Amino acid sequence: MKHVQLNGYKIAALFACLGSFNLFASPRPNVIVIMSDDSGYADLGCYGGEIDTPHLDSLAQQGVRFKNFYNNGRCSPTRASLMTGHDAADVGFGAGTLGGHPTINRRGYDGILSYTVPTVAELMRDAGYETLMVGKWHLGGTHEIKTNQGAQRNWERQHPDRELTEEAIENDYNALPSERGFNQYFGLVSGESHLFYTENDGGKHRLLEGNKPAGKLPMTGTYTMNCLWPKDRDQSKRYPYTPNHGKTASAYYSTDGITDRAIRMINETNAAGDQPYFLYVAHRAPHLPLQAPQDLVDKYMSRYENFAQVEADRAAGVVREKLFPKDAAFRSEFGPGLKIPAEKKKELQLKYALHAAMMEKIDENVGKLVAAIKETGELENTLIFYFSDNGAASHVGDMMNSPYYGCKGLKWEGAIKTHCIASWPKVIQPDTITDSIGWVGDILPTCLELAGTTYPETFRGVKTSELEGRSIVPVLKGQEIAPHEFLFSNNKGNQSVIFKGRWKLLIEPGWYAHTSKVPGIQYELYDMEKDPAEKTNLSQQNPELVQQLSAACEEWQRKCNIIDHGEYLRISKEIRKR
Ligand SMILES: [Ca+2]
Repeated sequence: MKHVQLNGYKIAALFACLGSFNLFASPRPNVIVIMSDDSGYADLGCYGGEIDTPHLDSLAQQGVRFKNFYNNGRCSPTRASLMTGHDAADVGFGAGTLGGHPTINRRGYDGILSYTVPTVAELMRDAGYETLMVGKWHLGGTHEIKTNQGAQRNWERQHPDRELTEEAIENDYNALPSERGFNQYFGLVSGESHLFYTENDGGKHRLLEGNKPAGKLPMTGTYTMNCLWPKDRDQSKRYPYTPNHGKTASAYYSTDGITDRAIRMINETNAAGDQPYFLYVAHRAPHLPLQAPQDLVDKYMSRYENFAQVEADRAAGVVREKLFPKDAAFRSEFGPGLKIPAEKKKELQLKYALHAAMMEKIDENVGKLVAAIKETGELENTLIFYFSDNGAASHVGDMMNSPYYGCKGLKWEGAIKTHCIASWPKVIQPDTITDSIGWVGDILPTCLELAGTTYPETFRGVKTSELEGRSIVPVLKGQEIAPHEFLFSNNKGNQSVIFKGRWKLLIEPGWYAHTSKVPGIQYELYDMEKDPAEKTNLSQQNPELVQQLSAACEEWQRKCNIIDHGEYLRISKEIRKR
């Protein structure tokens, strides 16, 4: 996604005014970004949903909720913009998510975070913050490529047109979170893994501590484990993800484990002195594989007996929470009279219950983290963001994104709009809602403003380009800010343009495998103020606006070096043949 600045507003000018911000006189706030993985807009109680999230609701009560906060609709692209404040394609993620398809030797399609574009962690560290991260990275990098033949073969599969030279090895190593500004890191560098680990697994895991394999994981909890690999997914992955299913054992559960590790990092930082910290907690839930404690899954099964009712309740819930207009329509996945075969219904019910159970575990851990910060006496001056990297994925489908339409990987609001809470008791007016639009790329400039630092003109000897994100500090202070003039987004041939927060053009919306078979270019145009759930396509009535936004999107793609997805597939195929 891209932000084009509206009125020549310059970050530098803002920093010049920083001295007048008594609010931000020392000490500077700690900043924490908590991100879930594949969670729907109304998954939180405070966003109108049926899942029990008391701790997130309480975070919202002491902070501000965004009605309209955008991510990039997929794991890696969102993380790329979060880390850099730039479009994902500008920093190596033009092809969408890392893994599953080859990266190509073309700027924008590296599948590895650009080493010459600074990360928020590098800039916060340089500004005097301690920088801490736990959880999923998914921006490239491996520690073992130097020595492990399996890792080398994997790299070669991902880069069929390149040679694994010393330089390539070095580049890959340099993409690890500990090489990108995080003084402390514990977690999963790739995109998908178990949530449960037990002694029976032989202690095998791929988690890192800094740049090295983490040692034995603390099996501090006893869990009865529900591990489902859905029947509609790649069955070659079923085995590795399900051996613990149905067993009760001492285990490591990632959602609990990374939070414990984060709390330890905070306490150690505080024991060492007064340094403020920037902490990034990247949960690997409720992403596949679906794994959660059985007692929570049992609790939620009864809540997902009537899908149409849950869907309607979610739509009513966002209205009740004043996050969605009262009279606006939404598209229903489970309208009255829809018949679902009994077996399919049962599996879907179980998937919903697992998704909900994984969310409740995240909520419990947000509560644990907030309580730990409170104990340090620094909660008042700690800014906490909570949001999801993209909407719920197709295995749970549109209902989990209701009242919005579509799922992860697509460009309708169900994929790219997330709940977002910001809490900072010292500054934010409690229990407020903002209409201002936020984007994940706004986090970096926001952090820089709070740290009292500026975006560098050069980094590692290379001239930087202007940030696409803009600071949302005014929103935290209770002001509304102008929308980004344009937010662009691309994923495998389906694209969206949001113009001045109001008009949204979708170009070839849907899965590429389907849209590429239909002749001509399909457009959908929506008035997001009147029709936030994208129900009435206005493209036929507004051909000039369609043309204007479509031309702007083309120009953006040229600038970001995004190529036609058919061309990308053709190049990938050619490379594979070599
Ligand atoms: Ca994700």
